[in-house]
Amino acid sequence: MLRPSETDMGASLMELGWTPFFSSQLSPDDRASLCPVRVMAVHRGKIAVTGFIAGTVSERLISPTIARTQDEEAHATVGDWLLIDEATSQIARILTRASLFTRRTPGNQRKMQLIAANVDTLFIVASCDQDFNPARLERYLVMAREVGVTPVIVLTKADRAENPETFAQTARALQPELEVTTVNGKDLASAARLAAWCGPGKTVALMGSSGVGKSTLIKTLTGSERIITQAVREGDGKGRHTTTVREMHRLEQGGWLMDTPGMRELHLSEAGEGLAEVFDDIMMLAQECRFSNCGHTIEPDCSVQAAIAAGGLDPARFARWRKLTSEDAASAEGRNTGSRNARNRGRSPHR
Ligand SMILES: Nc1nc2c(ncn2[C@@H]2O[C@H](COP(=O)(O)OP(=O)(O)OP(=O)(O)O)[C@@H](O)[C@H]2O)c(=O)[nH]1
Ligand SMILES: [Mg+2]
Ligand SMILES: [Zn+2]
Repeated sequence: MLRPSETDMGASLMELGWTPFFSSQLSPDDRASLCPVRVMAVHRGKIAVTGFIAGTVSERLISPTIARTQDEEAHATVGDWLLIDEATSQIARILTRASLFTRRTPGNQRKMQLIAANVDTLFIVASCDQDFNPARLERYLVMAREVGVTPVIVLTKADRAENPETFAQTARALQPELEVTTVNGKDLASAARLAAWCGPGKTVALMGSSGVGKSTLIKTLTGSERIITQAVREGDGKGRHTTTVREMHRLEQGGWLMDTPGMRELHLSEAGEGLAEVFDDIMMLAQECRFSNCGHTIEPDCSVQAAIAAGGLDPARFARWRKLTSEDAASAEGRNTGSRNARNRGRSPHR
């Protein structure tokens, strides 16, 4: 068999999201003996990978187990780039991630769950109805900023709302220059604008509560009949957790949309930088407080309380910041220090 040229390989991998960041991690030995593949879907006990295998772009269902497991993050997740052995399909290595979304596992707060890797843009999906919740949007925003991935707030079901712009305005107020868009996810003309974020080789992950319309958007944009969506519950309008698999779907123009199951809870952990970025107005005010360790409650000369009194800071926003900060601090105390802090961060993948 003829060995394919590096250019052939590079061109087909670029479609899948391959960049110099990943190719620079390959030694000449790796290039000679291993195949780079991307994790397209995570199923129970198996992962679907696509890459340059045996000279062509092909797909394989392989075991997610890694030959030499060092720590909890040696598990592969959707979006990951792996080097696999062509003959055995064994994973030899997970390439360093350009970005990684994790969360504390609900039910076991000490464990981290990998959500998605190597994402370029995060669509934070919410609906223009009773489910709309600024505090929840803020959680996702903090997570995106912490990971170093650009967030876009996508407000679905605009066709059902009397005035979708009011939802958009509330969302825009969460952070300056935040990208916010309203959409009817069932309508291609309306959803098509979102494809601008998802050019060739780019990966967009969709996250948000169950029933907000993540899969609907992907179904509309890809035209795939295979994607399953389901009506929300009659009484409370909550979703039914229809999507259970994390999976990448290809857009005709070349980008990738990553569908994820609706999350019931998103607990923050080690999100200090993300918090500081999303709430930088409060950070700035706090610098002006008389005491550097001001608790912003009854202390004299507290600039935060002064701003609230003067109408410059929304007390509800301040309360949300407090809650997220204390949650983040509690999680830091509850966890063992050490290995967790070595988590690879999107903003500094070369570290
Ligand atoms: N009218 C209208 N209905 C929508 C829109 N987006 C989604 N829906 C409906 O909302 C319901 C839930 O949509 P899904 O796409 O299954 O929601 P999901 O976010 O993927 O939910 P999970 O997979 O459970 O996380 C379906 O009945 C959709 O048809 C929209 O923009 N307008
Ligand atoms: Mg879904
Ligand atoms: Zn203060």
